[in-house]
Amino acid sequence: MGIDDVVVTRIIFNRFSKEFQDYFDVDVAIAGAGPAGIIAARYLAKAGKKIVLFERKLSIGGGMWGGGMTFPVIVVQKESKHLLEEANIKVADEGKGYYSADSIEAVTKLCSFAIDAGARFFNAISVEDVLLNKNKEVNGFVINWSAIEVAGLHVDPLAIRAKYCIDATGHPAEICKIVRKKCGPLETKSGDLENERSMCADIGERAVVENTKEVYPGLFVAGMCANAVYGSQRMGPIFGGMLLSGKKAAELILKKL
Ligand code: 48F
Repeated sequence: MGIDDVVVTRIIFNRFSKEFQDYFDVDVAIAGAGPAGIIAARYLAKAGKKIVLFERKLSIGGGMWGGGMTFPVIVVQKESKHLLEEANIKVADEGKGYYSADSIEAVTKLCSFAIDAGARFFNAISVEDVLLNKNKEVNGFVINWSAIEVAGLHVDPLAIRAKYCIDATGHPAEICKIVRKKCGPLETKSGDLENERSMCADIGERAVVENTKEVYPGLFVAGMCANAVYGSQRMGPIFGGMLLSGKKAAELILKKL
């Protein structure tokens, strides 16, 4: 059988158009496919909610691929190791409550774990703004191709609606920055982003879970973004807090949906 290149083009265009439309109106939209966003997507989808996750890069996984300083190993603590084990990721007991995993195995299995639960990822798409409802609550995302963003082309974006949104963009807390600038004060002490502090995993890992909350009506924070917004410590390649934060964001939203 010969292969017709235009048939290939048609299959790709038709399938993408059909599937993309299905995610214009969802229960929860997530910006950023790092560990926190992936786990949030997994637990929301598992509960039967319609979830879409937009990732700026081609690859899903954020800062998890590189382990620590590109050594492809991550560390988690006892309280969170079950979140890796649930995804069938091999976890080594390093003693004293520390566990390690291969970072590549962790990213790939967490990702398929979320997809198998029903979460939908779209890569190479950046969230560049939020959509507001008439009450000026966050009610979706404004998106554009990352290639348009990188090229600096003046092309208007499109919008998708979501009952709730999660900023899981990691250290830069990009969606919260936009909301603070364009929508008004955040639910922080100062109303502003209080900025991430220098490394102390002992404080940061606990804080990232505590700081996982609704930061503006309709918008939740998860993962490192939560510490960047609430002014808590960063941590190194210890990922338990990111996973627990993603799960907490899902649980908080499920109570509201
Ligand atoms: O940075 P990232 O992995 O965030 P996280 O889930 O985990 C943090 C850890 O990786 C690490 C750490 C562990 O102790 O501190 O840093 O909180 O993933 C964030 C993802 O969001 C994407 C970005 O490319 C990355 O994959 N992203 C950032 N801004 C946008 C975005 C945006 N505006 N639109 C879409 N994706």
